[in-house]
Amino acid sequence: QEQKMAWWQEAKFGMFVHWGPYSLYGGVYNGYQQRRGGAEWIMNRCKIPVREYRAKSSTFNPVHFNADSLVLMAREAGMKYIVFTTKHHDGFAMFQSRASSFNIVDYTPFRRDIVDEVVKACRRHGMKIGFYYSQSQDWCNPGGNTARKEMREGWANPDSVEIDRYTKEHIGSWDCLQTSVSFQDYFYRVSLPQIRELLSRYGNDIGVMFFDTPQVITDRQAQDVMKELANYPHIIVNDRLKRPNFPGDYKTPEGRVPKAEDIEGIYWETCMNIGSSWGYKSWDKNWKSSQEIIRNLITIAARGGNYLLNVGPDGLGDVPVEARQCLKETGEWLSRNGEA
Ligand code: JFZ
Repeated sequence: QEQKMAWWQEAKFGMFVHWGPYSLYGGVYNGYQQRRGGAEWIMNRCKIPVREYRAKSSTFNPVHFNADSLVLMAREAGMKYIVFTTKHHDGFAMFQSRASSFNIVDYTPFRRDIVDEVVKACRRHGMKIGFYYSQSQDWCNPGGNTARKEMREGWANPDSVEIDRYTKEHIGSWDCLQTSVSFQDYFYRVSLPQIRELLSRYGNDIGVMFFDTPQVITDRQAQDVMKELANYPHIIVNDRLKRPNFPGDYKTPEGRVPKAEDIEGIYWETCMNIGSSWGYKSWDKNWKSSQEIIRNLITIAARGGNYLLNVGPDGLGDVPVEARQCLKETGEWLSRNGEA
């Protein structure tokens, strides 16, 4: 383990990218600002029907996207790796997939394989790549998990009484298309095959696999993911595949810098937003200053951790100007005062 963690320990600073069709909404649905959670959750929070979200996704055409500029933006900020959302909870794959046509190449006019472009740009610019993959929640592919716990606890924000009633009766699903297949079938037909696709295409490139929100995934299913990963012993895995029997290689405190005594002697990485949302939120007013970012980076590095700082490109593929400015200033400070 020590050996495979060496580059990651050395790297210290990485870019998280949350990007997908949810970026088209920018945190606004039918004129309403989404009240709770990151803007990448808009489909769930606003109970957007599967058909409607799929239709919107089929217009995803981020013509401003340029993988080289994104990777160079990270490099100029002093970052050494990128963790990119290959599929978030909405179920949309940012790569071509035989397991689900709900992907960037087969479902949109864009037709370019974004994951492929990002990986190749990383190769060109000496940047390590990590893949975020939502292995359990999937709101558009039938059978994918739909955050039942959150629904039961009532902290979603349904727009209508009818939808509310339906979700209560259907353990968290707000659309009959989501319940038409079992999670077991979903997992072996979509989730695991897509993980295999990513590994077989980019196994040598992948530095990190970042799984998220385990929810209903079983030990057996997680075991089957680990079996695939065993073929790529250099890949570092986070701690969110399945709890508690799959601790992974490092811990992922979210949105905060942990106290020194809480993370003694373990590998860890704080992931955090520059703004207030992972996915693009058009009305975000809450941007961190580069000063705050630099202070966090220093504290985190001093405590032996990594800092994964998130940007959310918009529906056209542009990174918000506030985030760009922050990264630019951070990079300038690092090249003046850090060890490059
Ligand atoms: C998850 C996602 O639901 C979210 O959209 C985003 O991708 C984020 C990076 O990860 O949200 C979480 C996951 C874990 C915690 C909190 C939010 N946690 O452990 O406190």
